[in-house]
Amino acid sequence: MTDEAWWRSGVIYQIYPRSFQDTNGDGVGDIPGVRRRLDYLKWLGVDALWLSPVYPSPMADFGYDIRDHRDVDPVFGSLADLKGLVEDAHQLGMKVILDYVPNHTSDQHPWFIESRASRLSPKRDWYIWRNAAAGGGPPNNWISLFGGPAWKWDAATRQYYYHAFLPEQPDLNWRNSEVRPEMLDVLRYWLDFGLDGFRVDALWALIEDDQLRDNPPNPDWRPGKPESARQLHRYNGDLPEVHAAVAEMRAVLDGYSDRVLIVELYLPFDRLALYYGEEARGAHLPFNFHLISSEWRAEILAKLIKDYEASLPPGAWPNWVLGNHDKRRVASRLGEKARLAAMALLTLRGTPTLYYGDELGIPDGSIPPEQAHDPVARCDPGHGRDPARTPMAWDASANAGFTTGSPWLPLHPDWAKRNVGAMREDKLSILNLYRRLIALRRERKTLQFGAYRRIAFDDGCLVFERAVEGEQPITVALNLGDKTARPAVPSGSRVLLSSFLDREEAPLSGALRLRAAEGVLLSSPD
Ligand code: TEU
Ligand code: CA
Repeated sequence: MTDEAWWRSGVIYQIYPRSFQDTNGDGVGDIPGVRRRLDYLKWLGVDALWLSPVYPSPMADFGYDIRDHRDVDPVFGSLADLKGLVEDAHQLGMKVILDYVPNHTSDQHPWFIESRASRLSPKRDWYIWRNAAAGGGPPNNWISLFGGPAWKWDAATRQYYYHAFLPEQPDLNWRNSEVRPEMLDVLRYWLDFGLDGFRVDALWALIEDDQLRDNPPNPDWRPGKPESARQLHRYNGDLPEVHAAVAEMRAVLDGYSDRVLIVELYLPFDRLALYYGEEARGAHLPFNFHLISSEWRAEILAKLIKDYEASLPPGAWPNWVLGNHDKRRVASRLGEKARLAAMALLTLRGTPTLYYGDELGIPDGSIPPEQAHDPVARCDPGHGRDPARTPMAWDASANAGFTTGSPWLPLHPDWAKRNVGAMREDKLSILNLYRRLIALRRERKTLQFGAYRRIAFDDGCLVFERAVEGEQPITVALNLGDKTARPAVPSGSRVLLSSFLDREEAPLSGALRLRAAEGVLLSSPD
């Protein structure tokens, strides 16, 4: 793989289509809406869009419960709309990545309808059915990732079926040699359609212990933590058998040129690194979510970066993420450090993935319980994910230009000011910071490919330097403290950019004084 692969040099932008742009007034974002906003994405400077699922779905988990892997749900549009989006994006030099959900289907998928019809159905073993335990009740103690038992009793055939997530999301049996080719064929269908790659959903849940052994309790569980964390998912998560399945997915993509396999895994670095696969025959980018869960203090981040880099197998390409549709918004997690987090995301070594709306600093929406849609809000109260899924804010018109109807979720509270139109005009806005950082990243091979020359913390600041042959090294200094700091930086450096956008490009005169929560990019002497 040369350094020139688009998914190494580029910036990925996650779109939750339901919340991006509605064009038919039903209050739900759609594919024509994404098409209409491609010019904005081009202006922002991103290289690839990843769409959360747009397949036909009963929407029990808002598209992550799929009943037809080869079509588009009418609420989002049609296959022709998706084809048009891909063509328009390619015209603009952008790539399109789709969510791929191999772990489960909807309980309305024809495969499951056939499987549940009878114990003798040819597709019975495409899912995971078991008799009740000896004393009655579920076959083992597994709990769903959304809280509650992971087994649903089917009275008609008098067996339980396994679901790692909702009962409406029965797990496919990837130990069944008929299931794998069928699901791998879905990849081929979309690759032939023109897609540039996939983000593989919930990969670590793909295969379960064949003896269905009980999981051990999690000694660190405390009230307030997600229900699913009560157990260590030793027998239904991150099993070694998953790697062969990833290699099969990668082999399908290798039959096409320049496609990317991104996989969703919440794992410690040593386990995450294994998903690059033997001889790099696994995923190109196992998502690194550690900035989402990490504490934002200089010494902690410095260690995190070093540990991540040390965990990477030879040739493995890193990546960083600040948020997604399952986690609280970065602006709400980090407050005034959200700008500095943007600078970190776009200057650390490896591919960054932005989550739509974070470029506006959109905070978590406040969703009253009666307006909650996410099933997790019901299954695991307090952990609902709607607050991170509020509609994108485009301008100060009704509903921020998201819809002419009534939005499926309320917009974030300060949309009248915090919207693309207003923030494009504001030279100091976080939107313009993202755009400047993306542009600088595109223009500097140092930011795309440079090795770390130094990763340190000093006076409450994280300081790292990146360098590549033939370009001026770049120093990034991020003040994670709550007071002015003077971190040591190479003398003779020039200021390129402050996260506050209020510093002129100029040689550093004297010591660098960083304001609290300020980040600065410096061009440093060789
Ligand atoms: O999420 C899998 C996953 O990690 C979630 O269980 C996450 O831990 C949870 O939402 C708490 O943060 C993927 C999708 O991203 C998610 O939207 C789906 O609901 C889930 O799989 C099932 O498809
Ligand atoms: Ca719509």
